[in-house]
Amino acid sequence: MSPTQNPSQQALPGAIVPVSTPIVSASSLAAMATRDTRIDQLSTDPKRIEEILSRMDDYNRSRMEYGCALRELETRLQILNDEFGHKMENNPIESIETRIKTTHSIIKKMRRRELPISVRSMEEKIFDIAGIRVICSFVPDVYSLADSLRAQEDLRILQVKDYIHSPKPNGYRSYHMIVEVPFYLQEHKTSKRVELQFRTIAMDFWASLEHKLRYKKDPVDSEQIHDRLRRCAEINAQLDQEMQEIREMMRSMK
Ligand code: 0O2
Repeated sequence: MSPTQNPSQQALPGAIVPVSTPIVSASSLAAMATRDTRIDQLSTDPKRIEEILSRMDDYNRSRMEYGCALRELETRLQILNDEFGHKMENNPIESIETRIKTTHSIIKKMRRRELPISVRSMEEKIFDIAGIRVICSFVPDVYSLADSLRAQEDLRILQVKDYIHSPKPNGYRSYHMIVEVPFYLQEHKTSKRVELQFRTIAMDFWASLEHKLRYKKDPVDSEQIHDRLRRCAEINAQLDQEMQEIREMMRSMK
């Protein structure tokens, strides 16, 4: 027995003695990692990958910048809301929600898409790290706001998915845009991508409940449930149409 060995650690005859590997702490790995470091090559354990990432300076800086892009875009939307409200009597935006995806969800998405896990690949391949959901009063408000953003020449529109004109087969409706948002930091100008989701109150009602049902612990996959959800989405779309027509009728009566 070596002088440092504890008697309880003595190997029994014939027992397999585990080889103790020195474990490098997550903070030491994080301190050495840069935006190009493949974190999935440092560990295969998702929890440890999450721990390393969340201690990395480059990763935390990147999250801070996504927060800046969200604030910048939210302000632009609020300015449009004020101006539309001034011109049209009604503000088109009911509410705005912003969120930065959790580290856990980012890793889950990157693993699902078999992407190398590094800060650089996250920024280049995952477009919804920063997200803004804009809940509008009426369907035409969605398009007016989207057109106004499109007209802002320093915003780069990278992708548009119009699930209002072409709903998903399950009935999901929303208008999605991926926008590259520029902003100024202390010493330089930079930009980050933000996913924008525009929807009406009715569309948000459906999407929130459908999301809740889909992420239940024991999801039920039944055609009958899918049909009923699709039917609810259609009823909602009719409601949106009806409310829109009432608004137009009231305007024409003035
Ligand atoms: P979370 O938790 O809201 O962030 P992507 O996986 O984003 O690269 P995809 O699916 O083609 O590719 O993107 P899409 O169609 O633009 O949808 C992205 C987001 O829209 C989703 O994000 C949801 O927020 C919302 N969404 C899309 N389809 C549905 C749907 O059928 N039901 C509901 N309730 N929401 C939907 P995440 O990352 O899935 O989730």
